[in-house]
Amino acid sequence: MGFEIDDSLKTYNPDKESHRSGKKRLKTKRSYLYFVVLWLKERPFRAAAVCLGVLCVVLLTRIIIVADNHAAVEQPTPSCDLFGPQVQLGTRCNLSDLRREQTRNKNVTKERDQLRITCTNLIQEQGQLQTSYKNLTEERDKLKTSNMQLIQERDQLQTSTNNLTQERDHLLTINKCLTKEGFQLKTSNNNLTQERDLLGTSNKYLNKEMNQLQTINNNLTQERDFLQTSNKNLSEEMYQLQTINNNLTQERDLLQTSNKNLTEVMYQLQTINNNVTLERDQLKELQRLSDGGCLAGWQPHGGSCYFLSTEKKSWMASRQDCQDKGADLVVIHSKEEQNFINNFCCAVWIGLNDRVSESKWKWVDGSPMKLSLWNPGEPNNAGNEDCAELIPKSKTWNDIPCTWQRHWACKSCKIN
Ligand SMILES: [Ca+2]
Ligand SMILES: [Ca+2]
Repeated sequence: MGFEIDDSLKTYNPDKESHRSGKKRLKTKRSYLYFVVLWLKERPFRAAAVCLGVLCVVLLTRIIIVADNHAAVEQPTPSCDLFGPQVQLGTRCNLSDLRREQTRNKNVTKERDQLRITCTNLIQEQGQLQTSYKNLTEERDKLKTSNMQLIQERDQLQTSTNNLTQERDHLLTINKCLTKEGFQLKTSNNNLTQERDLLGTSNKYLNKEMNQLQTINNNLTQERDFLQTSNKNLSEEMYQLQTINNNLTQERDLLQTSNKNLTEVMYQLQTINNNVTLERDQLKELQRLSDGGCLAGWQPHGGSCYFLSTEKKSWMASRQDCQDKGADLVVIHSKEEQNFINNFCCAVWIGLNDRVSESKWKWVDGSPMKLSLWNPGEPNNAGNEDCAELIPKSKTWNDIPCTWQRHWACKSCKIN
């Protein structure tokens, strides 16, 4: 037989801690009765022994009372002896009292028999209760053992709970750390993703550059091979040139020797040339005399010689050419001289200009302009015109920019 104890009663324990919680339940009447019932369930053998003791005390008390009454009834009363020789009628005892005592005696006898039966039953019940007590004691011991095991398991569970709580706290701490690391890793991941994208873009450019460099490298390799081949050829040529150079050096030495000889010959020839030049000049002078006192290509007129160029130059370049010939640009002081020049084929530079001071025309020999043969409306200085040209068709002068290209006319004195 077992006992079903609810969860609240499972905490009941004879120990002090459980006893304190049991005392708290005794504050109410219901909890008191419940506690008594629980106490009886926990200690049924002790309760049965107490009840049995109380019944035995009550039974013994009753037996003593009945025995006293029976002894009093059975003891012969000298004054009431009906069979003694000394019986006397009219004494103080009578029959009614005797009968009453007999009836009473019968009743007490019956009660005694009943009490004996009851006592026998109680003895039997005592035996049964003792047997039950033994069984309950065994069950109690088993329950105690079970309770101890449960307490040990509870302690183990509490220890396990504490360990698990510590592990949980540790795991929570680790979880927080991992969460922080997760955020950091996310941030790091984002940064790495951006860097990866940048590196990808850079990688594309680098691939392009690498391809270009590979192309350049291939070209350079080809050029290198070509240059190596060329270098070999040049080396061979260099050796050939060194050979040639050696030959040329020998030839140079020979030529230097020959040059010395030739220099001597040259000096001799220069002497001869100078003599020939003198002879040529003498011949030219004879030619001038034959052209009316003017050099070849010059036209004599009056006491002067005139030269007409075949090419065109600026006014300054034309004057320089005249000066190189020992003459200058033509200076006109008479209409007769103007008419002579009008016979030239084309417009020519003359030695008249206002380059020093605008509108103050002067001849190249420094003489002022006495004769004015300007074309009508000229000089107009249209476009900074500082040099004069002679136009044979109109037989007049015109001012034009000095940089323009024209034929020119030189004038020099005759050679006497
Ligand atoms: Ca001018
Ligand atoms: Ca003009």
